[in-house]
Amino acid sequence: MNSSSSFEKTIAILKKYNRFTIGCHVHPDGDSIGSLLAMGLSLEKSGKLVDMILPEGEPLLFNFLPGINKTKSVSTLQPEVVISLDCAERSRLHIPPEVFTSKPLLVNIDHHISNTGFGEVNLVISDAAAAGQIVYQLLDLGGFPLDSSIAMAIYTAISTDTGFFRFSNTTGETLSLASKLVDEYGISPSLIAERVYEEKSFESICLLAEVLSTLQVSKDNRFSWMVLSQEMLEKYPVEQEETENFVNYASSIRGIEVGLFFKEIKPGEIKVSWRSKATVDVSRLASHFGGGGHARAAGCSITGSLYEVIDEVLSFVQDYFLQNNNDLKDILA
Ligand SMILES: [Mn+2]
Repeated sequence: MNSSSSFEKTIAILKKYNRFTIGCHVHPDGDSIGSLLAMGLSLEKSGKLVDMILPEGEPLLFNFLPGINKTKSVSTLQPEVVISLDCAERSRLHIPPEVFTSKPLLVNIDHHISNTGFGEVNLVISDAAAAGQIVYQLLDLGGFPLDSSIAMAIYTAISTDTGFFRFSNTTGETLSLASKLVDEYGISPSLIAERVYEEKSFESICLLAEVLSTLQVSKDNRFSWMVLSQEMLEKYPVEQEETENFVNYASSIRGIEVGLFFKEIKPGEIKVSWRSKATVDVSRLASHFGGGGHARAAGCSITGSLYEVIDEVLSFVQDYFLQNNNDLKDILA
């Protein structure tokens, strides 16, 4: 199905039905939160009944966004439609199971290349910089309300998923949309960048210092890694989203192609974040461990002790580089 017919189908559903429950993934990031608020506030403004679901509560980093106080941890609505935002798989959608007792239609709106197409309607555009960009197009094409609160949510979605317009998914289209949100709705890029990107808690900086002290580089100088153990987290308890960008320090080293960050979520459960610069599709490497994501940024969760998991992943990455040595040399030449 091409994307214009997916847009039409989705618009028809948004117009036809009245009760919507909207959700996004576990540990929601700026794109998830921004997409959720933009979609929810616009539908609400057009007279629909809407539940915006964040089971983990309002995230500290995004609590300045207008409408965030309208989000709930449970849905009391018997929805006709559930909208999944920014989730590559059905299992990522963080919505209490009882929401589905009313047998709602599932609409899947996403930009992950690994999206499994789990919805009855799938609006998946893998070259969109953010799910929020697709939400904007949808609202715009369908003639749904837009205002400064909705524009702020969309700006937050696209700015965070592009690393504030630095990553390779930043296109002319992304910048035009950002410019439009600023010009037409008076969004302040500096305010959003300050709240989301510049401000850190004292504890998160102390934790970063500990994590940076674990930084190591492989012998062949192609990949690097850092570790965050439970012990460190107990010393400096910070919100999940405050460690989200730590991985970038590993991949920022000159000459390094892949950066890895191992986080012990709890004993026996390790989250691995993957970043790459130009040649390695880390979503494929992460999928070896049951994860996924994008070519330049991916993640997976592995069961096992912290140091077992580190050994396993590092030897896998080492093998990958050995096997792909010649291909990479060709590309880099
Ligand atoms: Mn996203």
